[in-house]
Amino acid sequence: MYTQSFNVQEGAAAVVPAPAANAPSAAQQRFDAKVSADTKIEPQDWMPEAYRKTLIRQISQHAHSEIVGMLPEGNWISRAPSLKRKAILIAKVQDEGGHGLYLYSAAETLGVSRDQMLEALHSGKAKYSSIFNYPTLNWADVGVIGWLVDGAAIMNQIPLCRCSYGPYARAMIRVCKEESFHQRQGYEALLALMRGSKEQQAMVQDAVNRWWWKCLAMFGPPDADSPHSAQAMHWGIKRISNDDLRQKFIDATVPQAQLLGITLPDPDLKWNEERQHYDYGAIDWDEFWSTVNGNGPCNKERLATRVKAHDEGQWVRDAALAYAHKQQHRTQKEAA
Ligand code: FAQ
Repeated sequence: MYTQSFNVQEGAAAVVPAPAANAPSAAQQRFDAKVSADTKIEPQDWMPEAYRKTLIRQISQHAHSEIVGMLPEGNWISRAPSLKRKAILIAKVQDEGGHGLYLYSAAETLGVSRDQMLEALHSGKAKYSSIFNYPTLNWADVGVIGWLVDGAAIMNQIPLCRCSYGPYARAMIRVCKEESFHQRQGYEALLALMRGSKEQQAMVQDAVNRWWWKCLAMFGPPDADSPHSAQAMHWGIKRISNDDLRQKFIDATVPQAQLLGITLPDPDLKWNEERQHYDYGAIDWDEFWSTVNGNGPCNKERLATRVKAHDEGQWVRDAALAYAHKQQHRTQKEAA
């Protein structure tokens, strides 16, 4: 800022020309320059209102996905087949809760309150990932969630570590490290089942059949039908498009499925030599939108469980606030 004022050429007219109509403001120019130079935008920086709103939307949806995502696997903590599997699952579900907290904190830096975000989730206004509205019918589902759901989540979230908004990018670095452990534990649990009985192998295949297509839809609608992608990519929030991430996920997952010894439920899944990618069949987008819009098999159950947990935690929030007030009162008394 100061350098600009010192950079006036000798003899240059001292009069600053009036900005042309619709010319970007100085603040907008600084923002654009930071985004093009790949410098992070921080909470105290000026940012366009639409950028702020997009981030609040995406980060809060992401946070909601993490805390709703605790529920399908949480259902299996009491039924895990061994102490080792139970300990791993408890740690994983706790991690998802922690991811929700980092993400809510990142969204709060944009001027929205935790209460506002939770109200939007509990009233059904806010979206969260479609994938968490499907049931976990058997133990193999828990392994498949780790392998495929966390696998898809990492594929989508690694580029977000380079997101232009600093607090979101930094939160994603830790989230991705933990998701990587989640993916591996899921794959390892499935390997153990595949080395077991015919019934266990059939359970894995059945779970993969039910989850595969839903995981492909996690990446969001095709690029041509994604209203937010172009602007989000222009702002450096999203770095890779929905379709490109989906393709990367499929290409990475096919060899893992082969090693596991299961079949991915898509007769059109074939290596395309020319494209150097796997071709794949059509995703049922009607089913996806119906689930996103509240009509999936578990939407109502998931929201009811969240609201109940929130209501039952009221005493914890009250106690923490009462303690904070007591501390504040004591400090003021000592200072007086
Ligand atoms: N489900 O224009 P786009 C996890 C909505 S975390 C529901 O493409 P955008 C960890 C979208 O919100 C999983 N809704 O939107 C874990 C928008 O609606 P709106 C969550 C979806 O934002 C593992 C509309 O469609 N991850 O799994 C979905 O540019 C295991 C138009 O779509 C994140 O949130 C969907 N799948 O791209 C936890 C990552 N896809 O707002 C527990 C961060 C799209 O206009 C256990 N988010 N929609 O009403 C993102 O990367 C992006 O927001 C996308 C969507 C890629 C999800």
